[in-house]
Amino acid sequence: MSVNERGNGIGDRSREQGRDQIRITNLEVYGGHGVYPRETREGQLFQVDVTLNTDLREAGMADELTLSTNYGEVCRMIHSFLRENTFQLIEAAAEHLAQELLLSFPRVESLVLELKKPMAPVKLPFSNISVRIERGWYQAYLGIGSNLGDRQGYIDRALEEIRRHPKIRQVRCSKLIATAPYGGVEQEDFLNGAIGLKTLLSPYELLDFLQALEKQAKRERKIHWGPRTLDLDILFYEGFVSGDERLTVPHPDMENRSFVLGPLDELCPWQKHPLTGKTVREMLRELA
Ligand code: A4P
Ligand code: MG
Repeated sequence: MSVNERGNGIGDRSREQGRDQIRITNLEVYGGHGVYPRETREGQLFQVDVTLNTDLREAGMADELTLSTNYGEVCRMIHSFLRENTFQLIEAAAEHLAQELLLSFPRVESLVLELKKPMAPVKLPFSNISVRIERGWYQAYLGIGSNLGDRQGYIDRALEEIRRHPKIRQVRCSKLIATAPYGGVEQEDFLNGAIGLKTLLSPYELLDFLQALEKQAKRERKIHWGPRTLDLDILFYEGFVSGDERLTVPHPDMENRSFVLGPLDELCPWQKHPLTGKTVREMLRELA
């Protein structure tokens, strides 16, 4: 069973972390987006609504623009982005524009973007057609482990790559601890830790990136739960829940693993498991 992302809290964060917003409505841009050649050739009117979720208190108290996000710059970026690029789909234009805004304005935690096409070539009466998307920097926690070869080296290199990824920021790593193998396979001790980060990648894009890092570390999959140069698991991703075989989040069986809960407790003791409602600290205490 795979559960819809929005329904499971990915998009709910602005409500949890304050309600400050900067809102721009009906910004008009003439652009060449569309599936038909005439649309790209001649262009047409587009309108943009954007809500930026961002903490405004500091800027408000100090009356200081550098502590906020300059809405004039945001408008100019939207305008030039939609004029200088060409997309067939307004879905694509909105997606790429949202990523560009989130990368360019670091104070914006998440945004809701609506791209409207009032002159869309539909030979029926309508007042507007639009797509509306919500994107943001989402909090994820990873487990990292190694028990083969240069364990510390594999973990350090993976961390370096994670920090370098343009769509990942605020990376924190717990202490690394040596742990006895869990799960019945006789093998060397592990070095384990947890990583906290914020990312623009979706849960599945994050998984693809982590698997690419495992591959880079010459990870071989011979024995289930067997020795590995590098193992990267997604433990939590915002409030996201998925029971997919390809991606199960929160990571199953975490409540039975001190090598997961110990490092996680250092980063986010109050993080709640979205299904059981128990905090990391509570799970760790119950395990002990
Ligand atoms: N997959 C599903 N959900 C996730 C997720 N949340 N994060 C899928 C990452 N991957 C996820 O994983 C198998 C498949 O799980 C992937 O194709 C992915 O799409 P894998 O890494 O190929 O194989 P694995 O790691 O052997 O299996 P698994 O079930 O992930 O094992 P775990 O849970 O990683 O446990 N003892 C100690 N002390 N320390 C350890 O780190 N690790 C394990 C492996 C066993 N014993 C250990 C440790
Ligand atoms: Mg794994």
